[in-house]
Formats: sequence, C-alpha cells, structure tokens
Amino acid sequence: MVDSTRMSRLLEPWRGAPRDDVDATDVDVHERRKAAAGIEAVAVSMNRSAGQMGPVRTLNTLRRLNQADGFDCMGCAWPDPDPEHRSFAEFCENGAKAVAEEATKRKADRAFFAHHSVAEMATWSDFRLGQQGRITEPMLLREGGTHYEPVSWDEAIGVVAGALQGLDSPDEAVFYTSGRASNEAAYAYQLFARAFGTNNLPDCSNMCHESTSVALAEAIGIGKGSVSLEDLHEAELVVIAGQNPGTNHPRMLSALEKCVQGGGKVVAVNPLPETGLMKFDNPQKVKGLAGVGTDLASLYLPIRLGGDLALFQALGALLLERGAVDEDFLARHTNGLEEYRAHVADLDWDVVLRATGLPREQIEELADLLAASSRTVFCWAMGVTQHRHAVATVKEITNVALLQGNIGKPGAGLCPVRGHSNVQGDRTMGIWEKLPKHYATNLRAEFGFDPPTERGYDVVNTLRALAEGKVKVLFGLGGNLASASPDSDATFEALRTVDLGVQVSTKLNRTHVLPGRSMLILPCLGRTERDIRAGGWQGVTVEDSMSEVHLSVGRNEPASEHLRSEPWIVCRVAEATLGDGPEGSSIDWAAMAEDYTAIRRHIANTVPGCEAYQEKVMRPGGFTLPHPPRDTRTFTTDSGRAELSVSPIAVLEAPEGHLLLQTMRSHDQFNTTIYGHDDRYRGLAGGRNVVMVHPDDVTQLGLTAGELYDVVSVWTDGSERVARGYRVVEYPTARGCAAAYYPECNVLVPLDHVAEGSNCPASKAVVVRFARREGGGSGSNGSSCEANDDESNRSDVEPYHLS
Ligand SMILES: Nc1nc2c(c(=O)[nH]1)N[C@H]1C(S)=C(S)[C@@H](COP(=O)(O)OP(=O)(O)OC[C@H]3O[C@@H](n4cnc5c(=O)[nH]c(N)nc54)[C@H](O)[C@@H]3O)O[C@H]1N2
Ligand SMILES: Nc1nc2c(c(=O)[nH]1)N[C@H]1C(S)=C(S)[C@@H](COP(=O)(O)OP(=O)(O)OC[C@H]3O[C@@H](n4cnc5c(=O)[nH]c(N)nc54)[C@H](O)[C@@H]3O)O[C@H]1N2
Ligand code: SF4
Ligand SMILES: [Mo]
Repeated sequence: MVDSTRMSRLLEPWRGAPRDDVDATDVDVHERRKAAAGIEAVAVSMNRSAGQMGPVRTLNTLRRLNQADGFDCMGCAWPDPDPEHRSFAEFCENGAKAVAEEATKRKADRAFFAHHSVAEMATWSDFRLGQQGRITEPMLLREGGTHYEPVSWDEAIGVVAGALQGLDSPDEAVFYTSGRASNEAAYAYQLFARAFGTNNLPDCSNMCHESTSVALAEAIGIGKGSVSLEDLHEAELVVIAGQNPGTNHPRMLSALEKCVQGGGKVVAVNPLPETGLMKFDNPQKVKGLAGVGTDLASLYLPIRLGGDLALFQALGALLLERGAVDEDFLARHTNGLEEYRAHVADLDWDVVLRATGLPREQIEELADLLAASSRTVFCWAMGVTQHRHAVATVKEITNVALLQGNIGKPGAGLCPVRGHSNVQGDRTMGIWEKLPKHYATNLRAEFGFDPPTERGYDVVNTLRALAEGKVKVLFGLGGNLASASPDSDATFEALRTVDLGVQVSTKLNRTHVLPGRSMLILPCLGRTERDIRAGGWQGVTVEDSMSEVHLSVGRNEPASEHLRSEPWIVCRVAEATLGDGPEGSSIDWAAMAEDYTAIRRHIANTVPGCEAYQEKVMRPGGFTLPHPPRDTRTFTTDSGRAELSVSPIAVLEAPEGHLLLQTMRSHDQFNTTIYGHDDRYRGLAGGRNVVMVHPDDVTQLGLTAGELYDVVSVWTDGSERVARGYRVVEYPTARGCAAAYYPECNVLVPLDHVAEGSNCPASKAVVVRFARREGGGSGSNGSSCEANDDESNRSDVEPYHLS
C-alpha cells in the first residue's frame, strides 16, 4: 500500500518543483526508493505538467503522446509497442516532464530579452535559464551589443547566409546537431553542410553512443542494436550494464516486467543499485497502484567503474571453459575464435577481481545464468560507452553474445539503448563527420554535386578547433553544446572565439549566453506543435532505438506565430546561402521547405533501407529498417563474418586518496535541461551539488558526510580542475567510486580524456580528490579550472593506470 506519509507528500505542493532559484548545495537526504514508478510517478508527472501547461492543455497534449496518430515523445529513444498494443497512457513520468517543458505556457519574449542582458543571464544556472519558457521570435545579439534584439526572419536568414558566404573555406563552419532533430530536418541539414562543402557535422552522438557505433560496425558490420521489443519480452535472460532505465528509459521497465512475468531473468551490472533495476510498480496496473510491484533484477553486480570489459572477458572465458557455446553459430558466422580462446585461456583472475571489484562467485553466478539461457539480450548505455576503453568494452559484450549465438534469433541480441529520441535516425540520415562512400555516391546521383570527402570535426575536435580559432561560424540544430561538452571552463572560452553562433532552439540555455562576436537564436516549433506550410499540415519522421521509423504530427497551437519548423529553417538558410546549390547541381530547397514529402522523396532515393519511404511511414506504426545480422545473420564486415576481438583488460585505479568519479543524470533532468531538484529514487532533493561516496570511502578518505568540499580532478599533464562546493553524502556505490551530476561536473572532465577509437568523452571515470572548503561556506554553481601552482597540493601520480 501507499503509506499515509507518502500520500500526504503527494498532495503537498510538490517539494522538488521548480523554484526560481535554489542553493545548489542545499541537499536533503531521504530514504532511497525501493521501487520505481507507481502512483508517485503519476502524481509527479501530472503535477509538473499542469504547472507548466495548465490542466486543459495537459490533457489534450498527453493523450496524443506516443499514439499512432499523435506525436513522438521527445524524451528518450525507447520504442513504442505496436499500435494494437498501445494503451491510453503510453508514456512515463519523464516523458510527461519532457512534454511539459516544451508545451509550457511560459515565454521568453522580446520584453524578457530587453530586460535581461546577456552578461546577467550568463550568471544564471542551467535550471533558471531553461525555466524562462519558450523563445518566441528570432533574436540577434549584434557585435558589441549587450542584449538580444528581435529581428525578422528575413534579416536573420540574411545574417547567417552572409556570414557563411564570407568564409575563406567551408571548413570554417561547423554544423552541430542534437538528437531530437527529426529525420527531415537532419537530412536537409547534412545536405546543406555537404553542399556548402564541409563534413563538419558533429552531433550529440559523439558524446553518447559513438563507442557503440564504432565497436558494432567493426564487430557485426552495422552500428545499431539487433533487438525488437518482442525480443525483450521473450528473452530468458536480460543483462543490463551501465544503464539506469528507471530514470532514463522508464518504459523499458514495462518490457522487463513482461519478460520477468514470462519467466525471464534480469541481471543488473551497475556501481549504483538503481531503483528501477530492482523493483517496478507499473502505474498502468491496479497492482502497481497498491505499491506491490515486480521484482526485476534477480542478480545485481555492484561493479567498479570501468570494470565491464574485465567482467565480460571473464564471462567469455567461463562459457568456453564450460562448453556453453554455440559451436555451429561460431563455425558458420564468426572469425577470430582461436585467437579469442587463446587470449582468455590466460585470463588473470586477480586482475579481473581488481578491475570489477566483484567477488568471483558473483561472476560465476552470472556465467551460470548465461550458460542456462538459450536466449539472452544484452543492454547497455552510458556506463559502458563513456570510458577510455569503451569501444573495447562494447566489443567484449559482443564477444559474449556471439559465443552463444545470441544474435539474429528471437528473444536474443544486442541492445544499446539510445538516448535522444531521434539520435539514431539522425545518423541514418547522414549526420556524421564521416561521409561513407556509398552515401557520397547517392548524394551525387540525386543532387548533381560532389560532396566533400575529408573527415570533418566530431565534438571533441570541434572544441579543439574552436580553441585554435579555426571555427568562424558555429551552427547548432538544437542542443546545448556549451553545457553538454566536457572541460566546461575551456569549452566556454573556446565558444567565444567564433564570429557568429547560430542556435535553432526552443528554449534558452547556456550556449545562448556564451556568444562569440555575435549570436543568433532561431526559435523553432517543437514536436507537440502544429506545423502548417504551403503543402498543408506537415508531419516529420523519427527512428527509435530499435530501428523503427514512424511519423510524428503535432497539433498544439504553436507557442508563437513567429516560430518556424526545423526543416523550414534549414532549407531557407540553405537556399539563401547556396541558391540552387553548388555548380551544376539543383536542389529544390523551397519545395522541401514547404512540403516535407519532397524531403522524404530524396530520403527514399538516397538513404539505404528507405526505399518507398513516404508510403512506409504513412502506415500506422511505420516500418522497421533492415538490420542484416538481426534479419538473416548476415554480417556486412569486410570478412562477411562477425568478428570476435581480443582486448587487454583495463584496470582503472585511482591513486591513494583519490576516487573515480562518474558524472550522470538525476531523475529530474533531461541532459542539460534541469526540470527540478528531486532525484527521487536516490532520495536526494533540494540541490544538485552533491557527490555520492561509499560510507567506507568516506571514512578512509577522512571525509565528513554532509560537509562541503571542492572536488578536484587530476589529469596526466598535471592540470587540475575544480568543482566548488559539493556536499559529500554516503551512498551505496562500489568502493573506490563516486558519483555526481552532469552537466555541473563537466568542468572536471579533461577534453583529452576520451574513448580510444570513438573520441567520446570519458565522462564516467574521472580521478578526483576532495578539498575541504574553508569555513564550510556555501559553494556556487560556477566552477573553475585552475593551473594549480602549489606543488604540494598536486598529485604526482598518473590519474589512472591502464594495465
Ligand atoms: N529522464 C531522462 N531520460 C533520458 C535522459 C535524461 O537526461 N533524462 N538522457 C537521454 C540520453 S541522451 C541518454 S544517452 C540516456 C542515458 O541513459 P543512462 O546511460 O542510463 O544515463 P546516465 O545517467 O549517464 O547513467 C549511467 C548509468 O550507468 C551506471 N554506470 C556508470 N559507470 C558505469 C560503469 O563503468 N559500469 C557499469 N556497469 N555501470 C556504470 C551509472 O551508475 C548509471 O546507472 O538517457 C536518455 N534518457
Ligand atoms: N559529463 C557528462 N557529459 C555528458 C554526458 C554525461 O553523461 N556526462 N552525456 C552526453 C550525452 S549522452 C549527450 S546525448 C549530450 C547531450 O547534448 P545536447 O543534445 O547538446 O544537449 P541537450 O541538453 O539534450 O539539449 C537541450 C537543448 O535543446 C534545445 N531543444 C529542446 N527541444 C528542441 C527542439 O525540439 N528543437 C530544437 N532545435 N532544439 C530543442 C533546447 O534549447 C535545450 O536547451 O551530453 C553529453 N554530455
Ligand atoms: S520511455 Fe522515453 S520515449 Fe517513452 S515516454 Fe518515457 S521518456 Fe518518452
Ligand atoms: Mo545521449
């Protein structure tokens, strides 16, 4: 039952609800939740939605969320069930919050911008910036100006076109994308960048699942996951490593519940005992309302940060030792078995135990479960991809899947769970700093120009180029590069080197208040909003984490009559910059801007797997893109076989007196958009300047729980970075590890601390020490990077050892 104190809290004005300003260090510690979702989640989503949208708009908007004739949730990339199996409320608490953030009635209009200077807004927290509401018209910060001023669309587009035309080389422009952009917007955008002459197309994926894409392309020939929702329902075993679905992909818990109810088992591999992984109260069922819930994880492995490579290698060794492998699959479909067998025969268990921090029995127990399962799904997210050895780790997970033939059969497969709702689609559409040969050929055939062949900048290389003054125009299709990037202090400075920043945005964020010489905000429609052009009522398409592509149509009255859609903005800017396109080509920008079926026709002609695109996306529920390993066990690697790989085990060890810190999400944010200050499942509320440390480490490091510290990260070149004023709380994380929130702690992540092979910032293992704050006073949200001259203060050791 929901107890009375819990119930009365639900009826109070919501404690963690957005206040205008908070003391980020003012953190209350409560009991951790035992189960995810349930009635409390329903109450929070309704409360937040009604607070931002009012009751009528809330009802009208949420009833169309994730329905076949409605709009796609702009939260995460978790797929929807078949249209016949959807319920009335096919969304989660965090989906409702994402919708409320967009469909809010709050406005940041011209009066707002006239009132607040950019310098003033730069002192605000990410939370406060985001809470100002929707931007209502194009706003320009002119060179030397102190305030953004409203401009017409014609003037705005002219400013961008003029700046781009004035560049010495197309490579002085960078076109960033955040994974919420629709397929239509993304397709037009990459076409624009390439017709303009550059492959500088960094995207949020470079900071997210890039390690997955690189590893899977090499191992199985395609950088995407191989499962459907049904596979999860039918699996005998689901292993979830480095992911917090209760917060970040909440409806995944419904799929896991179905799996468990059908007799399947779930294993959680995570330094933190994340609530959703343990128990789930399905709010769609009466049982859930009574608060009973389903026990999800039958085994929980509290692994050390970065220990997954060692864990999966040990599992592979144990499966081979026990003969629990699919010999037939291995012989028919894989390469490299003998090298792999020889490598793991030498496995050093001491190293495995040091790297994972797990007792051998727990690893054996998971090996038993794997051996007994004929259908296993492997899920992972940022806890795996944001490490220096992330690419090798994804390959090691793939090795274990391949050993048992867990790919290309029902109830089994690889399931990297994507973040942004359309990040996978954007890559399918060609948002990538690399341009594959076949795609270049298709673009040439369709539009008649030669796309650039050199590799462009990814995110980390964009930041390096910015710091060197090589970027003059930085265009952002959504997102918040300033806050999302590592090494905040250096990033903030680097962003100021551009001549013109252009942001297509719905709401204000840090990137808008760190302008270069000039900055332009182009306000766009969101997914919930009606988009009517000359060609009629427009819809857009998106691809989820399981390669399903479908239509999304908004119906709400737009937040302002001056908003334009992302495809329209991109096509109009492209037209103004390029006319018909480069020499010899002819690109129908105006037609594409007014009717997105024109864009979908080009998608059909150029993007593999998208033939007859328009017809297929018009079907209720859309269609599934081809995936050769999943569909026919065909592996499109160079050898035509899946590649088993051999990697040395990485042991991450922080020097004495230091811990490994991961930077992750609270339950009350979407990436850099902070919804509120209640990390409910973890029982931490009120502020975000908090660092979670194991009680024994608190003692061993001589820290005092509840006190304020500066968190100092140390790096190989001797530099130190500081996040000021963080409250240490005792929390059951793996020993030697700590956890704090992104994006505040991005200041601690050195730019060069990246995954080998994918260049993804290694945000999940930064070596830190703690410095007591003098006087124990409250810290600030600001942070700073310092070259610390005090030798005695500096750690002489390598930040961590890869052995
Ligand atoms: N509500 C909400 N939903 C979201 C987002 C959001 O911010 N809010 N963001 C979206 C995006 S873009 C993404 S990419 C996804 C992110 O989804 P997640 O990957 O779940 O995001 P994180 O909060 O970074 O959590 C990482 C998880 O991995 C664990 N972990 C960290 N390091 C390790 C490790 O070395 N090994 C193992 N085994 N575990 C580790 C952490 O304890 C944590 O549980 O969520 C998407 N969905
Ligand atoms: N330390 C650390 N750093 C990380 C991570 C981490 O775990 N730790 N995670 C990384 C990951 S996984 C990711 S994906 C990146 C996220 O990087 P980004 O995708 O760049 O960041 P978001 O916070 O998702 O972007 C939010 C902004 O998008 C804009 N926006 C919202 N909706 C729309 C829309 O419909 N259209 C347009 N045009 N704009 C819109 C709003 O202005 C909002 O402020 O951060 C990465 N950075
Ligand atoms: S699980 Fe993800 S896509 Fe589904 S409703 Fe929740 S936030 Fe939206
Ligand atoms: Mo992400």
